[in-house]
Amino acid sequence: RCIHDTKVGILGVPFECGQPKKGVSQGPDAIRKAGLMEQLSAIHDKMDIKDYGNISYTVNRELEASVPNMKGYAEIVGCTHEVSKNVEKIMKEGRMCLTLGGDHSIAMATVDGHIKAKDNEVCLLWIDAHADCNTNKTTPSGNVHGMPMALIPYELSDYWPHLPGMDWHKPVMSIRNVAYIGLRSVDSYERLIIEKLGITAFFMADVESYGINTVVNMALDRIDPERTRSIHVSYDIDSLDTLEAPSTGTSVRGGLTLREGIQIMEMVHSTGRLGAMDLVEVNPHIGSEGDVKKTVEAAIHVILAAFGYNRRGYRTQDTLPLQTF
Ligand code: HAR
Ligand code: MN
Ligand code: MN
Ligand code: MN
Repeated sequence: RCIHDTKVGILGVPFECGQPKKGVSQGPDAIRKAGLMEQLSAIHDKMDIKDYGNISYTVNRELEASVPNMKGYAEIVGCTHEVSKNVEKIMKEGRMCLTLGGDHSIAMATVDGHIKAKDNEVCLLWIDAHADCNTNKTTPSGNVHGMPMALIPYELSDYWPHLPGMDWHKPVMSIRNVAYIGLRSVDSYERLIIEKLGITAFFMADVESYGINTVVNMALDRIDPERTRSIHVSYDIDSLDTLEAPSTGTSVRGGLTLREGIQIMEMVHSTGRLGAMDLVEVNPHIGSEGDVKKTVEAAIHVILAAFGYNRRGYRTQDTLPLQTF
């Protein structure tokens, strides 16, 4: 029976400077307003949910444009440091940390906070249509939400210039403990990085040929062979198909069904080792009212699966109540 104390801390990061479209900063509040807290609390009566609110941060304007091809650099530095400290604090209070974005640039900081809270014993599942592993030399756009995966592992640290204001950020995780699921829009240099470093990557074609269960099991086997690490899931809502999650900045058709998206998180939940999850790139300013509702609901379904909602329902005592009157 899978009903146990589940302590979760929710952190909102209304950040959108890692990409050019307005509105993704409204993601956290849109997801809350659709009833996230209430639905998480209703999973079972041992749920202990604490909302830490949205982060605020200060920006050092002197850092502006100090690194070429990294748009919004000063904001990125200010925001990510604050996010890392908050994730570390929430996890050290004994909670799993659910970070609501905001754009995906914040994930370099959530992973950093998780690593600091768990003494490096972390593995990372990156669920995304995109590989997000451009450096400032390979990026076609200068948008930092396309770069966090190049900032996280130490294997790519030589490819970065000095990043002023980012000294707190130590790339200590190995790319061997990272896997992608859902890829279908990968730049040529990103493909080169994936192949050169041998990153475990399950593209949509792999989901198609193996099925999502096998893909998740293979991914966890590769990144956590001993099955001891705390699992970080960085979940970009654009991993889901456009039909399931239209309200996001860079949607790519031919993606995961919501069923597959939920299945991934049910499987991660059942390991008992989920440490932290990011749910990013929900943009309530994109699409119709119905599109936004659909996207936010999909995000909530995926989150509920992560924290124990079971599509089978829950077991109760093993006798039906008798009619006694
Ligand atoms: N690869 C492109 C770039 O680096 C697009 C990145 C895209 N967007 C995301 N990331 N939503 O997951 O600019
Ligand atoms: Mn459970
Ligand atoms: Mn992404
Ligand atoms: Mn993406």
